[in-house]
Amino acid sequence: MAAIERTYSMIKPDAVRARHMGEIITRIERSGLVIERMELAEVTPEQAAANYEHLADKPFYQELIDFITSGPVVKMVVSGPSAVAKMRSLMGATDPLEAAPGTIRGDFALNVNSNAIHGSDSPENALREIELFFE
Ligand code: IDP
Ligand code: MG
Repeated sequence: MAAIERTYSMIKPDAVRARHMGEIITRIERSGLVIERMELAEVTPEQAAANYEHLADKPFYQELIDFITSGPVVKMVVSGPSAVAKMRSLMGATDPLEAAPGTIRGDFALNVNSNAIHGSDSPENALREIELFFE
């Protein structure tokens, strides 16, 4: 059995606005992963900047910050065996047009700018993001 780890995930404002949060939460639970903490809240500009620091030089950066702070998100700490990779697999590819049907992005989004869900990309970033969004 793979090691139990934690990841940070966040249902983005587009999916909350479209009333998809229930279905997305159901998919996470149905996979066997455990939602340990969950909160509906708005991302602050400071949290947005820290979360997307690695994209600060991209042309879409400002649009990304405006979008992620545009309305409530569902912040979650998710745990289980290989939780980081398992969440990324449930989420699908970054660009919903490339995300397979059956994945969250494949089924609930059409645009890379508003792609329904965030998930940490490594256990190290998961720890950093959990602290950023919950402490
Ligand atoms: P990830 O969300 O799959 O980890 P990252 O490369 O970390 O992908 O990018 C963070 C977020 O930035 C993406 O989820 C997406 O919303 C946005 N993004 C990434 N690439 C593009 C792009 O080429 N155009 C517009 N937005 C993008
Ligand atoms: Mg990422």
